[in-house]
Amino acid sequence: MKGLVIKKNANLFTVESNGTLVNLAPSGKTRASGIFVGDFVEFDDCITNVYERKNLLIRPPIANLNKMFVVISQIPKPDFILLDKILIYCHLNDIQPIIVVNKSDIASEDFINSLKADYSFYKIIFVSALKGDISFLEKEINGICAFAGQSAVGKSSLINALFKSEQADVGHLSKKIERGKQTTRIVSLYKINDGYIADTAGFSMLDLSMVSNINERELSSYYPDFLKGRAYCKYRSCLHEGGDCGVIKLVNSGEISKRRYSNYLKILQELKNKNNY
Ligand SMILES: Nc1nc2c(ncn2[C@@H]2O[C@H](COP(=O)(O)OP(=O)(O)O)[C@@H](O)[C@H]2O)c(=O)[nH]1
Ligand SMILES: [Mg+2]
Ligand SMILES: [Zn+2]
Repeated sequence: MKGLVIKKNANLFTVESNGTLVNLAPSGKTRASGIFVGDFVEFDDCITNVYERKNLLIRPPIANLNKMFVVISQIPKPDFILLDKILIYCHLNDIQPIIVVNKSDIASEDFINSLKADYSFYKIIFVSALKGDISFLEKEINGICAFAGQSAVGKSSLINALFKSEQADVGHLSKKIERGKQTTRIVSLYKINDGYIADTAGFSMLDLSMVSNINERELSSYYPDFLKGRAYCKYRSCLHEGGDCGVIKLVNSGEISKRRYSNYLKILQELKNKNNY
């Protein structure tokens, strides 16, 4: 039979298969250390095979992530470099990023407009965990989804709000498993609508070179908003720091966000420093 690993507890895995849950150990052939929450597996009385995965996050450990809800809010002061790094990380790992603006109850018009201008290449949704105003988020749940974003933007509040609205749905699978108190390292998937959400948020800090082997030359390829400009750079190896550069031209004409570009230069410098050791 085939199923999805939704929980890992030491060497025991909870697998969902056709709406039922089974606790399984790995077989001799499959090792516990090589099976992660989010893995699709084959099993009989133990797990016999792990299907090839599309991606694997390190912290929290989740396989086959489909969507990342990248949460930001006006307060605390947004860390736009972290936001851009998480977006880069998503592009690197074939994860669809959705920018989730939480605390929309306190967001100013200016903040919302500048965000829409800087991140026009991304899907942005507005929610408020405080007001229980999370319908746009619920609609986005599809496949395996996780939350990321800086500290205190409301990731835990959003996860809790999703569970609260889910409690009305009697008999739903997620009701059958107790949502126990967990140490921060353990992650579980919970079924909500057509997808799953990870109950542990990740990436309140992120060092890109720690989580991937990205080099400075490929960095700009993870900026969908730079793509058009890159076609006009004189040199294919252009890092967009100066010279005859199509990206800089689009920054000057206002087509590429100045903030995105200046933060790109900072991330580029970080990667250069890292790779020059
Ligand atoms: N005004 C407002 N405050 C919120 C909202 N969501 C969360 N908060 C507050 O933001 C703070 C941080 O929330 P938390 O969920 O712990 O953030 P996390 O660190 O990202 O998990 C808490 O004091 C929450 O009460 C919201 O939608 N509106
Ligand atoms: Mg939290
Ligand atoms: Zn260039």
